[in-house]
Amino acid sequence: MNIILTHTDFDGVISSALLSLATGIDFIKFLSNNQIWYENLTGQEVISDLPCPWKCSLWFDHHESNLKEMKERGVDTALIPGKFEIADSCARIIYEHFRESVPFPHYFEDVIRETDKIDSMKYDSLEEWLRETPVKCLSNTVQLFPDDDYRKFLHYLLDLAKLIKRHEPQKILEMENVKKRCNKFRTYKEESTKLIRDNYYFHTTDSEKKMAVLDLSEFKTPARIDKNFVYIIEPEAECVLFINAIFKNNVKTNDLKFSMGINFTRSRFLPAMNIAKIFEELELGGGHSKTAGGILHAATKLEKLEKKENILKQIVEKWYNQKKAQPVI
Ligand SMILES: [Mn+2]
Repeated sequence: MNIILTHTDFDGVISSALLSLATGIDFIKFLSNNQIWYENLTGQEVISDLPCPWKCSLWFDHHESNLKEMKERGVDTALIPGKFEIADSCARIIYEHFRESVPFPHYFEDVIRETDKIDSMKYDSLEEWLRETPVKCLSNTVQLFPDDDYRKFLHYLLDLAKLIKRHEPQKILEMENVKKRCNKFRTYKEESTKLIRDNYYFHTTDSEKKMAVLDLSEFKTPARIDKNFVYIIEPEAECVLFINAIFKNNVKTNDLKFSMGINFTRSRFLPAMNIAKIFEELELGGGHSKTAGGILHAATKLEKLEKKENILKQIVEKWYNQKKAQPVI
């Protein structure tokens, strides 16, 4: 064992901190889900919150899609040391796995409880999601802001993983660079909300006004935005459909990216809705039941606009057809 490979998100940060405490390994590398396939693995790696492409010395994960993918490749996951479990966060699995043998600092109990919520978006209300607890503030700093340099961002994740090993969240928040990113998040949230306010709408066929459409596909540059901010303005919306242009080498194409999610505060009232199915039926993509998406290809601008309008209508129709078949709660 010589290095920890972990995911570039908050769960990945906490997972790597726990694994570092448990194994004594200080080398941590942050990777996206796609990047891990290009790593030269020796089999000595410890992997968390990511798929294990070939072999490794320890693997912890909670993504069902990763497990499925590995099984399809014929990997006998039972032979890989570590633990896979369907859980709200990967950090939870690692914490439970080592807590008897490793004296983790006391504050991890709270950190893990909140990481569960952050990674699974299991919030009961908008207020709970927006509440700035110390752990939530830290997690808010772990995202790539529009003006972030990616290398510096990765360094920040590493710093944070090392800090959380020895200091409680409240203490870490007093540090200048962390404070700066906290404020960056607040600005980002405010600006995003403003931008959403000016650009979201309900489709003309959506008479109940439950599917908020955020269409930023006419923007000249890629818009990086958390579509959940739409609920700050439209808390009653049941889902958000986000449409963005696809850029290749900084050049805008006529292709469109759709991503859609069920309102996380209301999803328990819509238990049988399956958004992945909508995109599968339209042969655009897929995903999970609560969040999914797809890509629409178009050769010309005119074709793009026509196809977009057509797809929008179909998505609204499919959403309400699924809703009609819902059990009433
Ligand atoms: Mn995770």
